[in-house]
Amino acid sequence: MCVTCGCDEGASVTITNLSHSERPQSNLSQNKLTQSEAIDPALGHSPIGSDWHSHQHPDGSVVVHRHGPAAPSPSPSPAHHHHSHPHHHDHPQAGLDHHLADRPSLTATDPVTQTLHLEARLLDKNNQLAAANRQWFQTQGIWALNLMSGPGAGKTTLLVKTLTDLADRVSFAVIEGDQATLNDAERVRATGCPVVQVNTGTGCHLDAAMVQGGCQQLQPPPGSILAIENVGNLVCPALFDLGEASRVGIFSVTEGEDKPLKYPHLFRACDLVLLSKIDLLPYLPFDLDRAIAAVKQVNPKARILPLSSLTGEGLADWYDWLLAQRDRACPVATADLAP
Ligand SMILES: Nc1nc2c(ncn2[C@@H]2O[C@H](COP(=O)(O)OP(=O)(O)OP(=O)(O)O)[C@@H](O)[C@H]2O)c(=O)[nH]1
Ligand SMILES: [Zn+2]
Ligand SMILES: [Zn+2]
Repeated sequence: MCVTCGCDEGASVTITNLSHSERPQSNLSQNKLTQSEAIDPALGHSPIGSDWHSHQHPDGSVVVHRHGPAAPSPSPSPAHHHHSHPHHHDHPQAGLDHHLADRPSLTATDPVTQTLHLEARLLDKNNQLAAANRQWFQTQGIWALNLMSGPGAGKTTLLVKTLTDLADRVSFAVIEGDQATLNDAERVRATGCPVVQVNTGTGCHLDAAMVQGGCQQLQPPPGSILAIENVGNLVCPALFDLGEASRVGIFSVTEGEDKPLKYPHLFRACDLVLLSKIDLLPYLPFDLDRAIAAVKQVNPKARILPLSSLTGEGLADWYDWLLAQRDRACPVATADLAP
């Protein structure tokens, strides 16, 4: 259950590596082990944990997935069971019920106390994993960006434009978050950028473990910008630290000027707020000044940039911001990449 909205979070999370065709097949399990050790030295155990595993489908695609803590075990035998996708496979860890591995022990009798206990455990675990992600990003000189907005504000369109326009200046890697489909990852892949798609199933946000799982597959190169497109949702993503260096919130002119006032937590947590689709301003009763005032009211420190991925208006400022933030955070990596 999501600690924010109470929805049935992550009954089954799937990570699909669309960059896989460019990698040697045999590297997968090796990568997983190596990255697990490298990514989380502080925690002393696999950051992915026993509830994550990978396997290859007959079509050659590689899927890494996990089952959420609340998912009921679909088979009495943990060593050989069925998953939500239409196939089954064995698990090497015979006797380990990973469907139950993360379940907190609810010993308190008061239901309110039990709920709070569960929330604290989930958030604490997420924060630990986020700290490990952050440390790993820093050692690798990777600058990670968490893009958050409501559904359809224009995150993927902006990403695709950015990856295309900056391809010669910086290396990117992308983690795409959506409940379902590979649509956004396919759009990113078309630019030539390495990308994994995280499908959260019924989940309403990305969490730090999903980003770790994505990074294990993606292996963003040192000095790169890792763009993480969160699930389209103005509420829940704001609560989950992914280990990112910066947070960018997006809302479009078709959503109304008062989005930041209605969903203050997300916009309060952002370093930059993008006002997207401004090419539509002539057709809408949207007051740009009121929108900017709304952002400032909830987050006086945030930078605000109006832009349009369609016409290109405002994109130069966005690129300047992006590169300046990365250069400031990862000066060594920047120097390494310089021609
Ligand atoms: N007019 C206009 N349309 C845009 C612009 N950017 C995106 N769109 C359109 O808005 C729709 C949603 O864009 P996406 O980039 O898929 O939005 P998203 O935030 O990635 O959506 P989710 O991943 O579903 O949350 C698409 O039809 C885009 O073509 C823009 O700058 N101007
Ligand atoms: Zn939620
Ligand atoms: Zn998208």
